[in-house]
Amino acid sequence: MSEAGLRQAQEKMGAAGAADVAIRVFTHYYRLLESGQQGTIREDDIEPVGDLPHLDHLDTDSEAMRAALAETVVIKLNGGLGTSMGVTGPKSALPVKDGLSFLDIIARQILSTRKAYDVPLPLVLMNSFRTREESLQVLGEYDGLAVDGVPLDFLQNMEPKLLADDLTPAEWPADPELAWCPPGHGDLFTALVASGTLDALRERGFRHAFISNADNLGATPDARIAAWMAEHDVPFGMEVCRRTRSDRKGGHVAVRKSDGRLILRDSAQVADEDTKHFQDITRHKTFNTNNLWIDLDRLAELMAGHDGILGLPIIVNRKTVDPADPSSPKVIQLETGMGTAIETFEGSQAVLVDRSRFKPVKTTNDLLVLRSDVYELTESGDLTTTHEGDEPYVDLDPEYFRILADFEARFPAGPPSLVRADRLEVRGDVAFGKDVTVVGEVEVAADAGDRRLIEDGAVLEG
Ligand code: UPG
Repeated sequence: MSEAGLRQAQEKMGAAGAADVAIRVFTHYYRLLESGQQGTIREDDIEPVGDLPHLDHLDTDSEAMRAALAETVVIKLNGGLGTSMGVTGPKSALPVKDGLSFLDIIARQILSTRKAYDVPLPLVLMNSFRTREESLQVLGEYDGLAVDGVPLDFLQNMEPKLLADDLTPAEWPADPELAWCPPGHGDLFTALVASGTLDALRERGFRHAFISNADNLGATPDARIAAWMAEHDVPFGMEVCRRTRSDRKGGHVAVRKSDGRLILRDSAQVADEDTKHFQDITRHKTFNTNNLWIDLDRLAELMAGHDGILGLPIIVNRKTVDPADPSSPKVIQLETGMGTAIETFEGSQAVLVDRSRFKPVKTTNDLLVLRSDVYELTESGDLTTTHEGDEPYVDLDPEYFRILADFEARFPAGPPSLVRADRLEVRGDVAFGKDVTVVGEVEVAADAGDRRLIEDGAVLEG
C-alpha cells in the first residue's frame, strides 16, 4: 500500500515541477517514516555540553571583522505564516514596532550594517509558496537592497501532505493548496541547492551564510561571529542562549556519546520517558536560538558527497489537512529542522550569546512587549531597552487575545506602558484605554461574560 503511496507522492511532486533533489530527499524521509522512525534522541545516548565560548570574549580585530563580513550573506527563514495568531499572510509582514514589519526592520538592519562596515552583505529570504509575493513586495520598497547577481529570495520546496491512514498523498479539492506543505526549515539545504542559490553565492565569492528566523529581530549580522567563523575555520556555528524556566521547550544542544559530536534535540525528538531530562535546565543549560552560521563551501561539499541528502533527523508532524478544520482528514507532514544539521558537519561549534540576540515573536504576548515602551527601535533597526532585568512576563487570556484582530481590538489606543512592569496577567475580556501604565506585578481579571474597560490614564500597580 505505502509503496504505491510513495509512487503517487513522487509523481505528484514531479508533475508539480519539483526538483529531483527535493524528490530524493522526500523519498528518504518517506522510507524512514515507513520503517517506523520517529527521530527521537534518547537521554542515555547524549551528555550535557561543557563550557562554551561567549560572544563577548571573541576576537574583535576590526579588519578581521570587516573582511569576514564582506564574505557573508544573510538568509532569513521566511516560510512561516502567522497562523498561530490567526493571520493568513506571511508572519514577517505583520507590523511589530512603530508600524514597521519584521521585514522592514530587517531591511534597515542590513542597510545600516552595510554602511557601517562597507560590505555588500546581501539579504536573501527563504520563502514558501505562500509567503513569496507579499514579502518581496515589502522589500521592494527599499532601494539598493538587492545586490547584483544575488537573488532576493529562493523558494522552499513543497511536498504532499500524507494521509495518516495509508500514507498516500492527501487531496483537498476545496482548497488544493492545502494538500501541500513545506518540509520544515531543514529544507533550507535542499532548497539552496535546488534553486541554484548556493552556486550563485559561491561564484560571487560569498563564503559564509548567517541564517536566522525572520521573526527574531535580535538576529543581526554580528561581525565578531563572522570573524570567529573565518579565523577558526568553523564549518557550522550555532548561537545558543542560557535556558531559563520559561524556555524548557526550545531545542537544546548536547554531545552525542558515540562520536562526541554536538547535536540538537528539539522538543519533537524527545521520547516521553525523557521529558524530565529535556526540561531540566540545570542539566541541558543552553538552547538553540536558530541563529546559525554556515561555511558555504563545506555545505556544498557535504551536499555533493551525499547526493543532496544530508540525513537530518526526521520530524513527523501530525495535523489535519485543513489546520482550521479539526474534522478534516488526519495527515502527516514530513519535516526536518535546520539546526539539527549541527551533527552533520565535522567540527561544528556552539557560541553563547546574550538574550538580546533572541527576541522572537511567537505569540501576541511577545508582540505586546515588543510594541510597548520596553523597547525602542533605532534608525538602524536595533532594539534598545531601558527596562531593568529580564523583560516583563506577559500572559494574556488566549480566548480574547490569541488572534491578532482580537488583541488589537482590546488595545485600540496602543499598548500600555510596560517599562516599569515585571509581570502582566490578564484573565477574561479586558480592554485597555489610552496611556495605561503597568507597574510591578499586575493581574487584571474580568467577570465571565463581561468586558472590563481599563480607563484612560490608569496606573495599574500590584
Ligand atoms: N520556517 C520556514 N519554513 C518551514 C518552517 C518554518 O521558513 O517550513 C521558518 C518560520 O517562518 C520561522 C522559522 O522558520 O521564521 C522558525 O520556525 P518556528 O516554527 O518558529 O520555530 P521552531 O521550528 O519551533 O524552532 C526553531 C528551532 C529550535 C529553536 C527555535 C528558536 O528548530 O531549535 O530553539 O527555532 O525559536
